[in-house]
Amino acid sequence: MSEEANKKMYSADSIQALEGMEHVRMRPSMYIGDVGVRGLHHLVYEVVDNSIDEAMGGYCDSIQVIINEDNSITTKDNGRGIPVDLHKKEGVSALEVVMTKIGAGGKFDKDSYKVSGGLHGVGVSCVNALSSHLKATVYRDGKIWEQEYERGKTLYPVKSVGESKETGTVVTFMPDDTIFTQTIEYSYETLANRMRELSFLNKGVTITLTDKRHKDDKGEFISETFHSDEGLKEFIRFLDGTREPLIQSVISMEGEKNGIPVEVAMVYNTGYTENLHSYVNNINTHEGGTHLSGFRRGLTTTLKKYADNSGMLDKVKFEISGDDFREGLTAIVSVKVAEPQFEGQTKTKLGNREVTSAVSQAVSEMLTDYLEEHPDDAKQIVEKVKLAAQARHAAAKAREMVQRKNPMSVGGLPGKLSDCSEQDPTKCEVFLVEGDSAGGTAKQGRDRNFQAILPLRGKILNVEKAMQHKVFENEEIKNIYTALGVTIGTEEDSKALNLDKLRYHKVVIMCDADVDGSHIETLILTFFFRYMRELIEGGHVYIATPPLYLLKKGSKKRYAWNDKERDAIMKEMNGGASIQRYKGLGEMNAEQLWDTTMNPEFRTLRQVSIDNATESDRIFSMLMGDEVPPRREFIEKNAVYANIDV
Ligand code: 0RA
Repeated sequence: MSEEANKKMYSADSIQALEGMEHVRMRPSMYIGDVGVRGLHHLVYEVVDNSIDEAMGGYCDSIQVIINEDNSITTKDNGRGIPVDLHKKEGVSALEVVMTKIGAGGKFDKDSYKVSGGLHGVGVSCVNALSSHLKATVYRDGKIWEQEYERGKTLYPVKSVGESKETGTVVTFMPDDTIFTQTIEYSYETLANRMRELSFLNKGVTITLTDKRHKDDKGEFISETFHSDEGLKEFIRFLDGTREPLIQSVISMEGEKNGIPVEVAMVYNTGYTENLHSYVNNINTHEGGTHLSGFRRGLTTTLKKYADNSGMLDKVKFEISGDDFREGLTAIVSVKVAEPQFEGQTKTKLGNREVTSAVSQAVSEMLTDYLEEHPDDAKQIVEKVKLAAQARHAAAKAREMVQRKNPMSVGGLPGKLSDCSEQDPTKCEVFLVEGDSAGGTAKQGRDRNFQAILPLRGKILNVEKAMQHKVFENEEIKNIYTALGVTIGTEEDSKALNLDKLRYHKVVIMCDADVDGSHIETLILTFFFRYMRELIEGGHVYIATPPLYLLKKGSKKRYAWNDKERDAIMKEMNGGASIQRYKGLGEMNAEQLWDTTMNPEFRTLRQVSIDNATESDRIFSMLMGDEVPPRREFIEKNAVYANIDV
């Protein structure tokens, strides 16, 4: 096309394209979920998803992601490159269509597994619409092509800027700070976690993440390369690495069932928790769905059949349920579905019916073979299932105790709870406070209208290392259940948490700002993560932040939450102030605690959220599990980052 004709076509078409792009800018949350930290990172995932698509098609094996100094992002891949030829229907370069047309998706062929619901798969055009500036460079057909955009608007028609034998796509974008008003600062860790996950889910692809904002001690940019030859098999070892294995090998399969690509990997450990992770088209399906049901069904029927045939269950008097087969199980299920239907609260539950039997069959075949070939492992697994069933019966009894009214308490509430007078749960808060003495101060300092106090005795049980019935028998934990008004079992799901009668919409963990305090905080969070995940997901869990210092000069009093603040206040007061370092909540009087930590007008509460359930799972098992070395490594690694952040 001549330069002239190109320009003409371009202007005529741009009118229609802009409508969709404007809509993205007006309602960004509809496309990327939110305009906070999550949405900001989704922009990167969106572009990388396209590169991964190329990789899944066998056209690309290398992807680079760079966080530039100004927080703009550059992604490079060695795929086919976005097509640049004339798009017949639109009358402009295909590159421009891909970049400026919402819903064009980009792919003109049907055989790629593009995601139609969920948060990904909205197309690079969305990223373009939400960027103050974007530049696309395409290596294709022996040439280098380029086009730039501002807030989704094309700055000039696609042009050739050079020659090259390579193929691939380079995209550099700057998130629009008038859209992402909260922050446009990228988190290296968040991106690294996702790139690692993608490399496990798409074996063979090499993904490099580089942070040009920071250098290491050798003067080189922080950078990591993720590559997995074994895929899910390696992912499982990474996830379960800090748990003690029950069997040595990872059981895995990869194949296609009824036209649906299915990948499964699983391993048993000696622990008591069930860790199932599922993915559809590389997206973590937190709420599970038909693929996970298929996995459970395949696992239960196959193991049951094997156990029955082996005669190992002959003398077992109690009944064995599906749950018993999954104690100490860590598994990942990954499927690719052409037109996925996403359901559920967060649209992360797969609805496609046909997937259940595909996964179930795949798991049955995989497990049947494995059990036949590894009779010793099979025996270990069946023994564990028997123990699990036994423990479950004990747990059921203990759980009943949690629900039954405690005769020692008033109105069914724990005696240690100092309740508030307000009856509307949406207005109520409960503070879980470390120790009786701090509990006493909090009780005096609170606003009893809407704030309740539940003191916890010292270190609460480490649920990561305890069997379920021990958890439900634990006094402090029983108190938490009854105080919160939370029970187990809904009409739909006997194991789900029932939040209908939740008595406080804010549950605030308040611990000392020291090492012990943060350990207790982690113990409580571990309990919430394993046993009350829905409470976190509902946005009900918060962490209080007591100050570290009190500065006094004459009658003037100021609080500081970190060293930087302390120094700044010291300067403001022209020096000469006395500094008191709070070692614990107990050193504050009731008034100080109210002023700094409990009064909604001045306090800072940190809301707890689960950004990446798979990674959280690994971190909790590492922090609270048996093995010390990985824990030390984690703490040291994060200490390094903490330094860089300053
Ligand atoms: C549209 C069609 C094709 C590939 C792509 C878009 C594509 C998009 C991105 C975004 C980042 N990297 C990408 N790589 C490719 C198919 C190409 C063909 O049929 O030749």
